[in-house]
Amino acid sequence: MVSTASHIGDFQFKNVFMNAAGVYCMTREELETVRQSAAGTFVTKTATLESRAGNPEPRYHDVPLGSINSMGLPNQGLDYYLDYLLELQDTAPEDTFFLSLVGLSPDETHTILKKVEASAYQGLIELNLSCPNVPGKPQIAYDFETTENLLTEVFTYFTKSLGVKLPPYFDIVHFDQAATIFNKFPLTFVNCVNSIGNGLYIEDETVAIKPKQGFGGLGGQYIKPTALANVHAFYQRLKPEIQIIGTGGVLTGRDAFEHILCGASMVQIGTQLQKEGVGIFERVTAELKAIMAEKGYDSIEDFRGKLHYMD
Ligand code: RRO
Repeated sequence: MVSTASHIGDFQFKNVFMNAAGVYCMTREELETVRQSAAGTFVTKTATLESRAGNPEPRYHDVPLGSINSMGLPNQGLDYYLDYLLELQDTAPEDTFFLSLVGLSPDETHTILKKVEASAYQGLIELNLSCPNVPGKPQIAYDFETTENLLTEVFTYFTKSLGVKLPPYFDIVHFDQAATIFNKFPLTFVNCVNSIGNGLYIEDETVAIKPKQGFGGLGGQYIKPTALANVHAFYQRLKPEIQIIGTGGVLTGRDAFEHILCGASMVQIGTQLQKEGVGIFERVTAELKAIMAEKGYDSIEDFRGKLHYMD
């Protein structure tokens, strides 16, 4: 029997697929749709301390090779997602989910994480270090000093299972520097990658989204090679206790197969989930299982990280 089950830390998932933060995760209703689908789990929209309306619309646009967005971190606020997750902890105790969060300042991030630490929540937490779309707020993970200082402070009080959502890096030296920092901390996972920040898509003579004069994060087919490179670069560099979640350019079971070959332990779907709806989880699971069966792999551990090189 071919299985696409996986695990992150001590948490088991019946399927390696899940949504990427930002898609099908703003409300309980959307999260319930993912929960009731073939996905192995879900992640919430990145929560700030208070709810946010986000940037003006149109702020997301499907394009032929992917998507562009400048949502601006719209979300219902931490308590909304935390309350729902605590409810699920009682009603579905065998399941584990991911709570995505970040503050608009280091102080707010600490306030949020201290609230989560003090709560009864026992699931996974994804700290989003890579939102490209809040005007005036650079992506945290492109500033290595800020990132290291933030994580140093976080781990003075935080004891739950924490991972970080990373932007794509594009230079080998940056992979080395980032991995050296992450290896200093008891992170459970890193998630590679968030959207490629600040692309520009033009239709006729006009930008495709309203905020930031059209600049926005790219997702979808455009970003798979960059995503795979980041997954594999961190797989090669991080200590084995830090697992990798692969996100970016997953439209098919073959795309997921490649993410897992590069070292991913879970595979998230963003743009194509937005385009296709939650039925995608059944399709890509069947496609991945067919590839595994053809190759004689019973579990994802049979090929995870085993990318072939030419030398
Ligand atoms: O809300 C957004 O604009 C957004 C976020 Br927080 C993120 O992490 N990635 C992205 O592409 N958009």
